[in-house]
Formats: sequence, C-alpha cells, structure tokens
Amino acid sequence: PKKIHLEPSRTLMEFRLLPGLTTEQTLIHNISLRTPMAYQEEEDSKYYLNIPIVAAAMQSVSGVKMAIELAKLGGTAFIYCSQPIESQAEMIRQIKRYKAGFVPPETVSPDMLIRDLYELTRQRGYNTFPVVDEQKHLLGIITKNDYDVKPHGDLTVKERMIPRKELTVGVNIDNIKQANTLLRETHQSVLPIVDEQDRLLFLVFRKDIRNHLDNPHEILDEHKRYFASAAINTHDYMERVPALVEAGVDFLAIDSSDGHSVFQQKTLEWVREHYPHIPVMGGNIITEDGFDFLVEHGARAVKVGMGSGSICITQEQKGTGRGLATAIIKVAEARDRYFKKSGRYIPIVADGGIVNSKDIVIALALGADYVMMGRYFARMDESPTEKVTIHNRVMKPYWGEGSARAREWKEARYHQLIFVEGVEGFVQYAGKLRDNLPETLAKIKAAMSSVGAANIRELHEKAELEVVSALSIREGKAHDIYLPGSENDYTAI
Ligand code: RVP
Repeated sequence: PKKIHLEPSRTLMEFRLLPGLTTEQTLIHNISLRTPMAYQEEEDSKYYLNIPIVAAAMQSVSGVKMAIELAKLGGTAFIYCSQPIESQAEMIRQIKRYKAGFVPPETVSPDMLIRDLYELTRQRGYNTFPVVDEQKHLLGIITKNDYDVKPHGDLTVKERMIPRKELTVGVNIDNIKQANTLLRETHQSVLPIVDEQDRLLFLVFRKDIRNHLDNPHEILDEHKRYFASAAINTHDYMERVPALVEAGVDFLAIDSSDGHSVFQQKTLEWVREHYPHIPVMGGNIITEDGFDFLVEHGARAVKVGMGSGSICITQEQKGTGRGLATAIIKVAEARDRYFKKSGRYIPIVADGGIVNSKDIVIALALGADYVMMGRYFARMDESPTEKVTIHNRVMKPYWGEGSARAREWKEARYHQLIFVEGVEGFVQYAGKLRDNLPETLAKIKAAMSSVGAANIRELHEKAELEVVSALSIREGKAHDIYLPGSENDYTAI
C-alpha cells in the first residue's frame, strides 16, 4: 500500500464542544448563520446562504416544493439529476416562475354545471375558481360560498359566480406588498391579477399573505426570483448544463460518491469554459488530495463525505469511505492551506449521516461551512413523496440515489445494475419544514453562543472539541432514573 493510517477515522457522534466565553455579542439573538455557498471572483450576495443547511440532490428529497420552501427559509435544495434532462430543467423553470403568493390558477368555464364544479372542488381540494372565457378574460370568481349543490346543481357557473364588475383586481402587479394593500381594502378572500387586456394571470390569497411577507432570510437571484440549485453528472453535462442554465439555474453540484476523478475535472473545466458565471461544487471527496485536485480544476465549493449517509452502503459494498468527522478535519486543513496560498476561500460542505442539530454543530465546528442533509428533509411535507402508515406511525419513503429504485430511470438506457450502493426505507413524518427548522436553528445558535462565536467563521476559529469515550456518551444521555412511558403509568401513594 501507498500508506496505511493506523489512527482510526472518527464520526461526528464522537465529538463534543467545550464552551468558551459567552458575551453580549454571542447571545443567541446576535448570532448570524450566514455562510458562503461558493467562491466568487467578485463578491455576489446571491451566493450566500442565510442558514448553513442545504437539501440533498435526491429523488425522495429535493423537488420543486422543497426548493422553493428552503429558498424562502434561507437555504437551497439541489434538484436531483437522476431524471431526464428536460424534466430537471422544467423543475428549475417552475422554481424561477414561482412568485411568492402568486398562484397560477386553475380556471373554469362559465358554462360548467355547478354539479361538475362541486366534483372538481372535491378532486382538487380547493374551493376558489376564477371563471374565464376562451381568451382567458376574467368573467368572475366562484367559491364554495356562492352555491349549494342541492338547489343549484343544474345551474351554470355563470349564474352563481361573482361577476367581474363586482371584483377588485390588480393589474400587472408582481409585488406581494402591493397586492396586500389592494386586498386589504376589499372584502374578498382572493385578489385576481390580470394584464392590461383583463386576461387572468394569478390569484393572491388573503390567507397566504402573512406567510409571504414573513421570509426575512429568503435567497433570491438578481431578478428577485427564488435561487435555484441543481445536481449534474459527469456523463451528459454537455447537454444537461445548457438546459439547466437556459432554465435559470444559479448553482450546480456534480453528484458522485467519488469525486476524485478525471471525469469531474473534465466536467468542471467544460462548465468553467462555457458558463464562467455559474459556480460548480465538486465532490464528494474525503482527502486533502481530493480537495486540491477539484479546486485546481475549478471547483468553487467542495462536498465532503463518503459512505456515511443514512441510506448509504458504499462502505459495506466497496470498502471505501471515511468517518465524516475525520474527512471534514482533513479537508478543512486543505481548504485553509489553499486560502493562505491563493487568497481564495472555497467553502466545504459536510454531507452524509448528519442526523440532528448536534451533528450540524459539530460538523460546522470542525470546519464545514455548511451541511447537506437527505434524511432530515425527507421527513417533511415538502419532500416529493406521499405519506404512508406503518404500525400506526405516519412515515414517508426515503431511498438512496444508489438504490435500485433511484437508478431505474437510467439503468435501462445506459448500463446494467450490477450492485447497489443505497437502500430504500422509511423515515418518520415530521410535518412542515417551516415548523421544524426553528428548533434546529435555535440549537445551533445556542451551541455557538456557548462557544462564544457570533458567526460560523468565528466558530471555526474558536471551537475547541474533544473526542469522547463510549461511556461518556452514555453519561450524556438521561441515566439512572426511571422514565415512565406515560403519566398513566404511576399511581400516587
Ligand atoms: P443523510 O442525510 O444521512 O440521509 O445522507 C444524505 C447523503 O447520502 C446524500 O447527500 C448523498 O451524499 C448520500 N447518498 C445519497 N444516496 C446515496 C446512496 O444511495 N448510497 N447516498
């Protein structure tokens, strides 16, 4: 062998942070989680995350809904490339077309029967339908308050709708604040937005406005559209990248379990030559050599980790991999050396096996600039899967990109599946991302406050960590007390 490292590699779970001096500046409300997404020749504020968390490029994690919601909350989701080029580009277009609060409406015709409209509301799960003619001119609006299916079933929509002349509309508005001002003065629950010819463009719902005025951390591009990221591979990049750029993508990541390859070099060099304004993340790598190689060929961010993902069996199958903590420590050293030498700061991203806030904190403290997670996001409403129940618990399916399920779309075309590197399973449903993220972020900030770090740069500089023994991990959990299953478990005596 070229080299044998006898010191075992470490996982995030084996580390704890030692507290430093907490000051006024490092109280939780003063802590910033802003972090660079990629190296930029010229400072461009669009390439900063406002939270150090991104969603993995996986079929069961990052679709359009996740990408939009996470961009609103300050992060980004990488639209997966394990799908045909055209459908991935269409997902990017949908993110770019989306305007917070502006819903492209499903319309009905004035001659539709109320009975059929009622059936449609049941199928769709919503009650408000704009009524338009064949040229999309707005004729009225009909909601569930405008009819009762028993007496009105045989009438037409035209006979029950609120007609256009009684409606307040917004003409060519694309700003949620303006829409809000107009809507506030009406008694309507919804504001139709039309063009100069009175053709319907969008609906703005009163109930949505609060939500959309309320995203102080959102990440936007230079046209005030949501920031969009996508994964690419080293096979079809010459066709895939142009389609994604055309659709408006802002950031690309080469998706591979082993990124230390001449194929990534070729991909990086090709994108740099044709689209120098789009930064590309290389990876995954777990060695200093891997980092140096990717950066030398143009990677503007580097993703770290191999075999540690919750659904990943690469280590088992191929024997390649490294504990994520050791990988971060080594690659962060390479990043800092490169920064000293060149003045270029290349962010590194910890990826795979990051389960909870404690793991995020340790990954950042060891030197990561942000983390990528799959399992964490797969549990949320916004992941592209349907809920199921298993033994009375609500779950969502989650599968690896190296699993047979994820590879099906292309194996048929390109190669035969000889072995898999990922598994298919389920994760416990957790609700809306918006309801889960605050607790995760609060814990990260509380840890940074203990360390005495007001931002992630300071965390890198000030963090002091220690490896813990298996026994001390046990000591860190609740122990030597009886934990009743529920309040009904005991009786006062
Ligand atoms: P986790 O957050 O632990 O679920 O890990 C997600 C990561 O696992 C992904 O970002 C990717 O690097 C890796 N992955 C995805 N699919 C597979 C696989 O099938 N082996 N691994």
